[in-house]
Amino acid sequence: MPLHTRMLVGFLVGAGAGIAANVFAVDAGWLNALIGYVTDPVGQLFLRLLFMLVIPLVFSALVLGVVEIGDPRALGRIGGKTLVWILVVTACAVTIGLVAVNLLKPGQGLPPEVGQQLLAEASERAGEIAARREDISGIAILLNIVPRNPVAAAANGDLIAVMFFALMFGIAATVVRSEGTRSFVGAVQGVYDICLKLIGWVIQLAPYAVAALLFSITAKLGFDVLVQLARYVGTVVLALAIHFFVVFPLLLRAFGGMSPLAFFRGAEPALLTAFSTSSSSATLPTTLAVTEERLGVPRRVARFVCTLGATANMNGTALFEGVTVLFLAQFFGVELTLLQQVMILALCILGAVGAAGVPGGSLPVIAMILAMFGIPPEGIGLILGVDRFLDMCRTVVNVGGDMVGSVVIARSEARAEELQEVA
Ligand code: DAS
Repeated sequence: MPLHTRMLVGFLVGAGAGIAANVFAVDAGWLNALIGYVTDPVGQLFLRLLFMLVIPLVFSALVLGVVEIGDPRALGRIGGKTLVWILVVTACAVTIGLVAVNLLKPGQGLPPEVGQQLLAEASERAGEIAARREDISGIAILLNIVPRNPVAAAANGDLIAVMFFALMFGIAATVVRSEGTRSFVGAVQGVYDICLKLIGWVIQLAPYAVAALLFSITAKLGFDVLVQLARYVGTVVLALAIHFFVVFPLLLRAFGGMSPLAFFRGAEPALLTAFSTSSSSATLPTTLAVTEERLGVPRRVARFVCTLGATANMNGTALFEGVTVLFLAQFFGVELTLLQQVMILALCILGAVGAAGVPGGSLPVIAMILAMFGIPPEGIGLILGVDRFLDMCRTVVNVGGDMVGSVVIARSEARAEELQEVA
């Protein structure tokens, strides 16, 4: 049975049993024992497996992402343009997501005391979550970006500090071209490949985690929580659709010299592959063939932008991370200031670079961002049940963004060459 079918079954079994237990008001003692000794531990185990992968995955992905872009000066215009494209268009995607979730507020609706109770239970279980909330306000946020000790930052799960260190390390590794740095980059590639394999194994356990975590939360909250989940799915899909059907066509018309209809027709095989595989990496061979043969992008541009983009340019993932973090903050009643939301925007941009182009590749990063802002990572259990469908949708936007970027950068290169000829 395919993974997404097993996750759907886990969702239905977990939610069905939880709602039944809630409706028939099963003996609280027995229910609490089942939750406390079975379903919560199963869910915690899955979350810990995700947490386990975050630091090696994010560090290796970011170092490789920077090394692949290389020194923009040395790579000429394409490297620099690709870097600008990734940062600007991903920031646009996250902003659309944050605006949508702030306007639609899909996470609101729980009585405040219930959210606080869930928060207290989760904080009790995790301990450090409550402590972490104190030191993420004000100037501390900015200072925490630079780690005093990168190993301590990794040990404490200070994701943004680890990301900063990885970026600096990658830039230096690009500049210092020695035998040692080449061996180091090879080792980092090995770490990244191993992380991809481990994510693949961990995601196979997702159906069981979905059933367990969803049982826990629906047994406590009943059917209403599924209504909020439906509103969350609607918010993510709406925001992805805006980015895909509004922003991409505007970029194609303004900078790509291509009609959106011609683009979508040409890109269709890669978009359908992305939807069915939920993996940018698995879609990459199709993306490359389609971008060169059907969209007319020169090979040197397509190969660079699409290959780098498959791991570093994930507009859909960044948007999804932003919506998910704020949805769960609303759900648990965790107030976030504007500065914290700006911090989350930056984390989502870098987190998307650090996510892996495989099914569920962004879940480890989301778990860490949640913990950083005092939002119980157990909330991932709530969204896991619908994550596969959302993963299919966001991977289409990821791959679409790589192809739009290739068209825009190819057009810019062609015009630069025209200008050089004229000059
Ligand atoms: N499924 C990932 C991809 O391949 C993205 C994600 O998990 O967010 O793009």
